[in-house]
Amino acid sequence: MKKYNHKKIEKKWQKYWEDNLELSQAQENSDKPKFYCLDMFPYPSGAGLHVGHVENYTATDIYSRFKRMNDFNVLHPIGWDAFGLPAENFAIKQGVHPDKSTHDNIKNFINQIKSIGISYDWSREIDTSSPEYYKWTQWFFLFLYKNGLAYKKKAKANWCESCKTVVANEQVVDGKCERCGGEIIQKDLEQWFFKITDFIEDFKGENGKEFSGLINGLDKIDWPNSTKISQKNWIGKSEGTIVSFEIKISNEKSATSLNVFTTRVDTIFGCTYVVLAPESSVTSNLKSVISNQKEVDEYIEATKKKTDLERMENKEKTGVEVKGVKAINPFNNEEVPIYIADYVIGSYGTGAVMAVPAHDERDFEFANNHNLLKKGVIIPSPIKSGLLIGDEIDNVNDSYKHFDDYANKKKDNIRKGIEIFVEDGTVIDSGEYSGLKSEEAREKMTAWLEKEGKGEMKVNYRLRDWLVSRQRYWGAPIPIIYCDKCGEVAVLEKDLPVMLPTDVDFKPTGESPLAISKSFHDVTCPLCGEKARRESDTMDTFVCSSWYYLRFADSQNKEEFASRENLEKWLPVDLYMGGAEHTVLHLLYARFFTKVLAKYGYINFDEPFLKLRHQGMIMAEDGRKMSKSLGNVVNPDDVVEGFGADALRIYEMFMGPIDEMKAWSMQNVNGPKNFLDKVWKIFNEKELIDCGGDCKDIPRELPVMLHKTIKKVTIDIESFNFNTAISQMMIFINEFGKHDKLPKFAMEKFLILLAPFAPHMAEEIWSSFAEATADKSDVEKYKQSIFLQKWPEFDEAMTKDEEVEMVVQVNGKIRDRIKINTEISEEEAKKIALESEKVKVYTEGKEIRKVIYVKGKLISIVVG
Ligand code: ANZ
Ligand code: ZN
Repeated sequence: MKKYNHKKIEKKWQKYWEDNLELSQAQENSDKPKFYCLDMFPYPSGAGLHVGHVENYTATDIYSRFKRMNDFNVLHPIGWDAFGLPAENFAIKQGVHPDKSTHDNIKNFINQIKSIGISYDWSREIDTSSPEYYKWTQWFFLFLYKNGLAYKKKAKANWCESCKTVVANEQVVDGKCERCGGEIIQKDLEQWFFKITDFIEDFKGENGKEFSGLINGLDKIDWPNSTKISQKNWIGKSEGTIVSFEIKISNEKSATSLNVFTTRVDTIFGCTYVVLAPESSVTSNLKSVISNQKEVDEYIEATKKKTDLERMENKEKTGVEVKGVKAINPFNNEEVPIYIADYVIGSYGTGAVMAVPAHDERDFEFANNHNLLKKGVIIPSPIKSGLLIGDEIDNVNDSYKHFDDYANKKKDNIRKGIEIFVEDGTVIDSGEYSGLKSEEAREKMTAWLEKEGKGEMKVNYRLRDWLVSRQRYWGAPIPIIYCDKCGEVAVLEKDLPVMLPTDVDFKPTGESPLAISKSFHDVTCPLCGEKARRESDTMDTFVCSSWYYLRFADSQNKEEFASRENLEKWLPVDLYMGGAEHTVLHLLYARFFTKVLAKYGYINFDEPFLKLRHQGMIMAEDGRKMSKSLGNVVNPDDVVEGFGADALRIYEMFMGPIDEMKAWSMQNVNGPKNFLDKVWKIFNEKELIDCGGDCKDIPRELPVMLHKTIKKVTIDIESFNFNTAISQMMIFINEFGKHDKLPKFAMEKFLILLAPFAPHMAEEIWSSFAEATADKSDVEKYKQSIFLQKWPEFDEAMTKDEEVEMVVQVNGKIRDRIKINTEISEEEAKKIALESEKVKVYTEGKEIRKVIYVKGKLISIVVG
């Protein structure tokens, strides 16, 4: 038998697939139903493909091949998320131009992907850093701009004083710049934003059609629940009330007021102070009347160093009182002090809160630190006399007296602010609202505020508009021109793309690198023809990846980002797969772009990815995360070299459930390798009997095993249970391996099942049938790729074991094996066993003391 040489054979079939592109390309004209199967396109890093990529790409490759064999017209494309900060930093470190390093990396990725036999449609490959692509990224910017969905405004950004540049949140470590260790402050800068907040709720398209917004759209799609929850949390919808507090200056009521946002207006009688965010405009408006202005200014200055995240985590709860002014609670006209504290975030709600230390953790801490009053106004609602919601009562039959005492003590503690109670309950000490449940109190109080013109119901979202400006080089230039006469002017569509200059010193100097390039910067105004300057910021790379899945429908189109016809043909994406980490924002932004296009009638769907799956993280052998610095990274190239691509593919699919975390084991790659060797051996050594599917004299268990296997593998691929599909194929091979003569039709069908998992070996064995077949008409079939075969069907009736082997023991020794029908009775089974000639030899003339039957498996006879 010839040995399976994976290196030679895998290369051979990879070449064959490149010569026969119809096997992997989507068909433009086809009667077959379409299936769009997409992988999250990679950022082509210098480290090359890692085993997590392989996990993702193998799973969708199996699925795509499976769908093609089930007569779908499959679109399975790939491209490169090539722009961005990691690429730029990599290039800076290596001292090469990012354009060069990125394209070297892409070449490497392509070779690696081809070496594991992924059947991508390479004719649609895209690269977000190519002008053919970013021309359309810029087109999208203008499209949003023209519809009022891209705008410029001043916004706070992390500013490094020594690098003189904006840095991303992830680059701020303990308030210092990750790059130079310099102080980071929050600085107001002019930045571009996309109005994603317009699409949170459902909306109407221009043609009147109703579409789902970013929240409700989640209910229509098949995504992992945890991912949907992350999306919802990121959006952070919260329903509450805006309450207006009048401000009293010295001893006079002033005309000014401040608004707070609260989700717990039912606690307002317990408000003992009000807190403003340091960036609140209220304090600057009160400048002349604050008696401790210097202290206030110093505090505000000090908080500028912190990011919002640090502030929200703020353990100390620092702050200062704004002296000389008071706030007046509209419900009871009580005067409370006003504080500035950075645990209140300027950009959320109104940037001001009514503090209720008896019912809110943060306020509780702050009040403790600053010796402020606490007043409890909500107590746990009674369930029965003395029984309180939330209390754990072990013995309800105990005397109620005990509980009454307990409840009264608790009430008293809350009232005095000794004990904090954050839940909804019953309102006390709140005038006419006393006795109401929290929920009712909120409704009534809000209604009263609305009637008095002192407040209103308000829905608040944590989601902010998307800041897309980056003062970086390696990105798509923002297509805007500034003219002294005409102001902000959009680049004309015919002038796109605004080319990214290549002769730029991209190393960080503090200024946006494009601002320094004269050739880029100087331009004439498209409106008046006067000298003008270009916007020198580039776009966040998330903009590039927000629409790439649309481009695959029509990647060569020079007139449009994709034709309407092609968008209709291919979208939405039927199956999308990628890691769960870091994808909250990408998924949100992509959904936003889709919704904008739906609104303006470019497409008629409002969710881009109908089904989403994540692959689980693959850890290193030592159980830790794979990382270069730990030296525990597995390079898929080494596995391909040593074991073959098919073994790598099967190993990764066999490691465990696709979406779970798993640890690598080089030792365990031998399992799949041995399995494949066994497959190879069976096909090469056993006699295959050609009986055209109607083999009379083969044991029934073989066709039963075949149909069971077809059924299991089919269902398991469909449901993404690749590991159990592989187990079933292993069981098949073990069973068939016991026999010397094997029905060829069954072995052929098995090979088709194996093909999506081990495409190289399957093609090799399939093609070898061409020589071994006498029948001319069959030769043609075997000369074609196995991937042109139809996926086998199973016969449900044939998947039931009708006959099983019953073992017969006499005094503990196996004396016979008899085929029986699983459904026969115990009586019958015993009778059959005792009548066996082989058994009789040992029982005749002896007394039968006991006969034990294990259903469908065993008869144990004890004689004496
Ligand atoms: C009074 C109160 C009493 C509150 C109570 C809570 C409990 P979500 O659900 O996240 O929207 N808040 C409002 N604006 C804030 C800001 N800019 N920075 C920090 N905190 C802010 O949270 C809404 C609650 O968070 C609001 O309700 C407010 O505190 C606080 F027993 O008002 B609450
Ligand atoms: Zn002009």
